[in-house]
Amino acid sequence: MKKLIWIYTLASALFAPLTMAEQRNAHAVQFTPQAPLIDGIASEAVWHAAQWHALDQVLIGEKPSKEDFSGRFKLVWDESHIYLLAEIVDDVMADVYADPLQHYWDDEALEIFIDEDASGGDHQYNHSAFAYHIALDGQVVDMGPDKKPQLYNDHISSHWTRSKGKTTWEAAIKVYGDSFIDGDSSITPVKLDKGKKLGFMLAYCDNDGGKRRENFIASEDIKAVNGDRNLGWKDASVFGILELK
Ligand SMILES: [Ca+2]
Ligand SMILES: [Ca+2]
Ligand SMILES: [Ca+2]
Ligand SMILES: [Ca+2]
Repeated sequence: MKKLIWIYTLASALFAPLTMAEQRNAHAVQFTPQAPLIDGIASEAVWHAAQWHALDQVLIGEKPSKEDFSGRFKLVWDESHIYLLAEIVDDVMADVYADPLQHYWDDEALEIFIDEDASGGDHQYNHSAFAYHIALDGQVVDMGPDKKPQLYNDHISSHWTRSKGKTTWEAAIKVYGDSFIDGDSSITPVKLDKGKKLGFMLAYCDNDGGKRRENFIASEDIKAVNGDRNLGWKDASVFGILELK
């Protein structure tokens, strides 16, 4: 019997499907010696040189038309920040809930998922990873360990401009590890180094004036569990991987 179990274990190990970690999408991110100015204008040479990544995986809602939503983004890094440039085409910009802590996922929001040590795993009520929702007014919200939404405005500075239905959104993201404690101002962001790997996903909550977001679009092709692809707010294993070059 023991031998049978051993053979079964060996066979399952050999023929097991790829784990989530092995399937994760890798994004190479180039270093920048000069930080871009976070003004919502992508005029910096470093942005011209960086490559576009697609923001096209529909996690909630029907596939939107190009005018309803389309998006792409670029990333660069230095020792103190990950810098993001997102280019969003969207027909209606809507901030329905004035309180930043109410229905923050239903209002228009750029959502940045970041897992400092690429550990993956549960982060719903802990800081192994963050799911920062950036509202149109620049306020940054995620669920805290106390199971209540918290503002993390000092973790991300951002600015957007809009022209002819297109939003250009720049953000500078400080990276905090899982030792982050809400309300403890002595905790400093992690210093970034070449070769570091982080878990990362970008997403967009597209509200076009209703009480709920119409679409939720992300950068990662998340495999559905029980028909649900919206797993990133709980499980960091579905994020992609950033490799700092
Ligand atoms: Ca700029
Ligand atoms: Ca839209
Ligand atoms: Ca982590
Ligand atoms: Ca919208």
